[in-house]
Amino acid sequence: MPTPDILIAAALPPFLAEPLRADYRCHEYYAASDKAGFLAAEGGRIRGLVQGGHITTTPDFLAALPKLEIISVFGVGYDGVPVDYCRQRGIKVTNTPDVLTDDVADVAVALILMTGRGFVRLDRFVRSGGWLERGPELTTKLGGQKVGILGLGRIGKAIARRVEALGMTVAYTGRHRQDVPYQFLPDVKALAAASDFLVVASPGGAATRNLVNAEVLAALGKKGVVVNIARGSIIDESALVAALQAGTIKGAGLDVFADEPRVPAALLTMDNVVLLPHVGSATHETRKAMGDLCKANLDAWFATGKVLTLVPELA
Ligand code: 8YV
Repeated sequence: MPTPDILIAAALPPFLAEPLRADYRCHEYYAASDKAGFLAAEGGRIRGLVQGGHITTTPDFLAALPKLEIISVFGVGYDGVPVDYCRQRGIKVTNTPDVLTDDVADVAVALILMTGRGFVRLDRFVRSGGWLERGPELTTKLGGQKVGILGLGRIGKAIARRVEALGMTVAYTGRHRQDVPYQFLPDVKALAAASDFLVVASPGGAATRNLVNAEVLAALGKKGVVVNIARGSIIDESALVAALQAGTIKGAGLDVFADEPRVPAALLTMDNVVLLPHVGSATHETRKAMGDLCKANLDAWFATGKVLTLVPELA
């Protein structure tokens, strides 16, 4: 079998890029200065595409790859892939679920601890010498508080298990009620109203764009903190900034943003906000496991015509 031609749409870590280069003819599209020229010259031979979760691939772009058979996403989120278009063309789309669940859930818990107990602010307090002047602030006990999870998928469930261990109670909303021992609320506004921490853990994409809007934040109210480990697109970011500026909500813990790596300037100076640079899956172990699964999907497809983790919409 001839070595398949693969388009690399984003810079990949060496532990994925090198094994790919060993087994495929890799075309580093992301590094090409003349992208149109690159597509005109190479587009006709590309059979596989590898992209990160943060890259958006448009139907127009895919139209320049007429022989494309598979898009293997290095990430669990595939909101950057036009899945309906891929279905029409018979292009397989795969992602890297499960292997990153624990790490992403850990980040959600960290953001709950950091915002709820003020740990990042208190770290600044020690470093700036504030402790030499006065005692630390008192914060609020987490045990007994309610965590409302928007999107009780694999990651949402892993978050639920962790916060239960902290003595917190769990409620959730999502497309449907599940057979779980947590309170179900019919929509995100009702969930926000019932929650001390509203944790966003649903997929990104058109269906969830700006789901957490001004009305939802008002329902969360002064007692509430919003935590996002999913996609920046799910929260209306200007409404969030306005709610924080007006004191409508208590705080925010954010690992993801609408226009990464750009973060709204107003958030940078807020003391009740904790900001992380999209590190949900960013451990050596997990990124390696994601890389292995990303390549394994390509390998399985080109060797057997089957993939390991087809996205559910195409199953
Ligand atoms: C990664 C993610 O940052 O898996 C996802 O959907 O957002 C993250 O784990 C990203 O996909 C790496 O390309």
